[in-house]
Amino acid sequence: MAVLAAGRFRLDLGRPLVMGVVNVTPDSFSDGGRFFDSKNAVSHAHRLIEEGADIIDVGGESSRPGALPVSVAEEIDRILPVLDGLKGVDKPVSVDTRRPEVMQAALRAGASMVNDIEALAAPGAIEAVAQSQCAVCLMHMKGEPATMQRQPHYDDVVAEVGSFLREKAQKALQAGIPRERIVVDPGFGFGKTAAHNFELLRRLKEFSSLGFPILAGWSRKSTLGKLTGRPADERLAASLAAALLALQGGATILRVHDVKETRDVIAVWQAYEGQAST
Ligand code: 9MG
Repeated sequence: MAVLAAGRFRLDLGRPLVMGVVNVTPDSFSDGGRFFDSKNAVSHAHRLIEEGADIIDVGGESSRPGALPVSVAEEIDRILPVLDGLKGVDKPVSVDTRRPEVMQAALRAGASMVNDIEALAAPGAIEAVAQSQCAVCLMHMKGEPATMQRQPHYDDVVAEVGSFLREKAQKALQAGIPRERIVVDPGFGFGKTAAHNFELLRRLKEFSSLGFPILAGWSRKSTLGKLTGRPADERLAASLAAALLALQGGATILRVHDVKETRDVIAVWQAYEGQAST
């Protein structure tokens, strides 16, 4: 059985997993800072678990296009009370960060996974993960959140993203992070136009040859806003359509805001595939 090892957790990869998003930021594009207060964030996480989330992803720095970085101290102050509040939960908690200091503080506070939009590029990040037992998501991003949507260019987006992820996964393995702790993610919306995002989605199956579980994050993203003309809080239908297409393309982890509805999509997809529902 293929598993994702994340701290004390072993997640069965024989069925799609849902990663529920909890943004502890005042300026998130998708939920407008509703969970900036740590009590709200903790109760939101509990709600997502009740709705069927397999992993909770807690982030203290916005990565929306144009977002400016926050200090390490501020990022830690935002997420630690939330991680403390989630200590008793029986699901792995992931921390969405690119800073090694934040990773270490989060892992000490009980996080079991690191979701790094920079694929462990910061000095010390790879060591922080290697020295723990946590899982890691290595995501592709071209540029920085502040500037990444300024005319991104690729000759072949699938080939470039694929070789980036292959190289980052190789580095992680060489640093001593076992294969069963690694997830890769093409980084939909991170330094990519709508055309790039759809090319990646259409050819997502090609990433299976990397040999790692694939995480896909389409939930409420601006590409869906451009396509439908709808604001972030009205992109549910578009997000669910993209989630289904990602499942068809071989994604095993869906990073989403709307857990309950995504679970329904998975149930329909599993029935279509002739699999028992989860
Ligand atoms: C933090 N974050 C926002 N979007 C994301 C995505 O698509 N993938 C991952 N891994 N993290 C994301």
